[in-house]
Amino acid sequence: MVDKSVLDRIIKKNPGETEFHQAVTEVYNTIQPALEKHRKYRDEKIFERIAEPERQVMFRVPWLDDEGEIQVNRGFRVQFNSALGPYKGGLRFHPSVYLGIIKFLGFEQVFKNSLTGLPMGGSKGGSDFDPKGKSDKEVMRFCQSFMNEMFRHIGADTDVPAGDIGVGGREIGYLFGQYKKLVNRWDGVLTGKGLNWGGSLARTEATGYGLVYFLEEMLKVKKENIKGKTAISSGSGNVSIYTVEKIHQLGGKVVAVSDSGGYVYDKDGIDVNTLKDIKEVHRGRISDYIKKHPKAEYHEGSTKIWNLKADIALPNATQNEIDKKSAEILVKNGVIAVAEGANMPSTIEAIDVFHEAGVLFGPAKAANAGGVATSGLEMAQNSQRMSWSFEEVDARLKDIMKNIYEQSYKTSVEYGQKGNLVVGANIAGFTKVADSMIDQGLV
Ligand code: NDP
Ligand code: 2IT
Repeated sequence: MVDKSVLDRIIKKNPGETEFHQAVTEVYNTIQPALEKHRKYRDEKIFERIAEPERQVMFRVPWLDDEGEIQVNRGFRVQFNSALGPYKGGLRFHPSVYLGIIKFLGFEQVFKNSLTGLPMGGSKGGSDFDPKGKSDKEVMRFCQSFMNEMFRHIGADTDVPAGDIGVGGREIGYLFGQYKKLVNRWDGVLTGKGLNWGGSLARTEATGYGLVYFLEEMLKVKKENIKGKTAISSGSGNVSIYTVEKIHQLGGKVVAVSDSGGYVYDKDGIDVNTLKDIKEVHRGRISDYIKKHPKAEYHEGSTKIWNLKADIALPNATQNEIDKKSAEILVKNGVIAVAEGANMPSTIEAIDVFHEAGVLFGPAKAANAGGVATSGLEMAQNSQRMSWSFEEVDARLKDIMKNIYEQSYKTSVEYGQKGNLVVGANIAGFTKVADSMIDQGLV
């Protein structure tokens, strides 16, 4: 029987953190078969312990804008769980960031990192700073100030941050430079570094490519593949761009991408070079796409992208971008598979709609784990003072994604819910962390 009081207590203890409540609720409800089967998890109060971060830091980030005006933002680093290895997880810079967002992301990261099979604990951080519209110098001053506090909490064997929304190569560079200056040591303390200074080949591509490798595995159940399929990939940042690239390499066609302003529909398939030019080179808006491709259409309203018809839906922008209604429309339009590149992009109700309709569903913590897995490979290369070829990293990434799929599928079968990858991934991720926590005693 589900002991609802556990969840009630966690929710009450963390008031107002709605995204965190959602993530905790989803995991708790789906791991029940494991809690039933292994009494020790309840006796050891593993879920109660796992839902409480080991440590969380909030700090002031003051910086000077280009007008010489003082700005003050808030910084976060939530170190959730170190049972499996050093804390590991990205940084998000977005005006919507508050403790509840960082905690939901950190909580998810614990299980995701467990699924990769690499020795990484889970953490997340970020700030309510908005890099959009800021000059490079402003971003640099912000990042330096952010690191002036964060450096004392992280380290190559302690906690290794990386990118997430609003944090890419530019930000990692400024953060890394300041860390190095503060500690007077070259450490592999961040991942997603530049290729000249310790970064890994294929890290930039890893989340999107990994998502598509996972999708390929999912489709095999229906004896399907990507060739000839149409897809929607929301967002137009790091994850979406490399999802589009890989889908096209495998003979599929992504017909729509978006940003927070709206979406572009291109029936001939989104031109990935235009996408990279707009987003990576010019930091522009997706509406610019139609300047180069006048036959494509731009529509305002980002979530309307889910009204389009396609075989495959890949939510690659942000949390809760697919609600029940959008899920119902996707199902009505004949979607056969949904794989989540973003973190928690589908609401719990939307996931139910997909499952009930028999749509193949790949949950974020399994499907988008390729990014952090490749960060793990970057850490390994840094420790060895080596760098591997693109082909080697890509092959390892593919292997890891295949393995995550198999673990999730096998676990869904073992716990009597064949093909439910939410149950499979959550239980597989959870049990490994839980067993490790028990091994390590009450700490
Ligand atoms: P980017 O900052 O590169 O791109 C984010 C994209 O999503 C942009 O197109 C942005 O539009 C859009 N977006 C962000 N917030 C919103 C919002 N509130 N409403 C509508 N659109 C929004 O980030 P990433 O591509 O790195 O991250 C995308 C998702 O993938 C996130 O959920 C992240 O947590 C997840 N993820 C990222 C990994 C990585 O390695 N980078 C790894 C695993 C998961 P706009 O520019 O208009 O804001
Ligand atoms: O959500 C995620 O997994 C990421 N943003 C990547 C984290 C990482 O450490 O590479």
